[in-house]
Amino acid sequence: MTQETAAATTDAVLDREETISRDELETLQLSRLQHTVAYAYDRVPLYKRKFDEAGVHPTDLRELSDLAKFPFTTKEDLRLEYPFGMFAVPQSEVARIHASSGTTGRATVVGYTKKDLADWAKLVARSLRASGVRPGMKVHNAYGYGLFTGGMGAHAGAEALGCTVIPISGGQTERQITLIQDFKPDAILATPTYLLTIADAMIKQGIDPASTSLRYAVLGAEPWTEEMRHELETTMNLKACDIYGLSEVMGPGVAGEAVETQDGSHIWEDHFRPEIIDAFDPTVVLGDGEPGELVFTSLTKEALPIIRYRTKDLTRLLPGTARPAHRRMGRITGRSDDMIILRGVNLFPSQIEEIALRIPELSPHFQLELTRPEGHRMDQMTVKIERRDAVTAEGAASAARVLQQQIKIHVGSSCTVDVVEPGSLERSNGKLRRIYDMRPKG
Ligand code: DLL
Repeated sequence: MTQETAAATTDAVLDREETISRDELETLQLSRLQHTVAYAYDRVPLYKRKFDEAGVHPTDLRELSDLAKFPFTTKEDLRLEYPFGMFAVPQSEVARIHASSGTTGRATVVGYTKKDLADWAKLVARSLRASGVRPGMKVHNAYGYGLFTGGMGAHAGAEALGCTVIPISGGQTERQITLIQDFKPDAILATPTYLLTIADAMIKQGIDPASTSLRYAVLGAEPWTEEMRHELETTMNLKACDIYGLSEVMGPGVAGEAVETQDGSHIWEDHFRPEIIDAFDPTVVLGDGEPGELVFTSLTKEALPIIRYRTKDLTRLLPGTARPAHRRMGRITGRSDDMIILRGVNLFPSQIEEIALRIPELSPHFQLELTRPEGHRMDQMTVKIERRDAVTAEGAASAARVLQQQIKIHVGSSCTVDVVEPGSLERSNGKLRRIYDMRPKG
């Protein structure tokens, strides 16, 4: 830990709930959980129907482990209840609505009461503070504003913390760079791949990304690796921490990472009860440390209480460190619906990121193309990846061979690697699409 980051954490005033004991936290969770399941059952027809069908009643929840008796909620449930069927309060009490983009089906709609918005801002403020951001700092917010929860969620949290917020939203990278140079923000909030886009564009303009005023980055909304953290921290000379969340559960700030330990995001368990289940057999609740699918139950939400929501995010629960009562989540390896099954081998883009970034000739800009060439029964994967600027043609060719071998060794898949010119692949504006699936459907 540098002197600067040590100072950053010791001067912080924490919420009381951040410092309570695990016992006290679990007592709080149980009473909030009992309230939430009863509240959801009474107010949301879908929950009443699902609980009745499963033969459980809110009074069956006597201890925390009883939660496993209750049915799951899925994105499909939210889609079927489109637009407002999941709301537990009359529309006049809903202060704000957000929605997913709905590119893969009907949008999922979420709502917040005034109190929900205040709780959300408090948890984002808590996450930002954990990551080194302090009252009075200037915060450049490059998460997209609009129905996506990233922009406005991060904005309200930074304001609640007492920061000066610069609400630039995503995109218009040239302008972002001008404002970073002119306004001299201390912290930046963005997706990791969009921060990479900004750093890359700075280099193209002859600006050293390490020379800006930025000292902290709070990054999330998509999977990223320790290798990507190293890349961003060294190129930009800042401390990069993770922030996690999802709209169905709240938005950003469900969990946040402490800058002094940088060992994964602490789930704010005074507001959310996490579980890990076996993604293939959801009846099995796994123990701490075991990898599986993350499931959340909200403990304080009014407009959209959510019971055992299946996130599809794959990770594991770890003991608390910087905030001992609140468990951490390991890095998300991927989403179960983003898993590539290539000739029987399961793989995630983050595995490729991890391997590629250890090869000095290769840049973090890559995409995965899946094809099934005519006349072939087998799927093929091509990793298209940009070489770093100074690398020669021979350097690129040998790096391609190394990447191909490393993927075979560590992932178990054979693939083709195509090292392409710097700047030739599409850049991120927010959540980056890594997979281009061109296989025939069906
Ligand atoms: O992405 C909320 C958010 C905004 C989080 C800004 C952090 C920062 P959704 O659009 O509903 O909400 O997408 C949620 O994004 O289920 C994960 O798959 C992924 N995700 C979010 N944060 C992380 C993270 C926002 N830190 C989905 N690491 C989630 C890995 C993340 N994946």
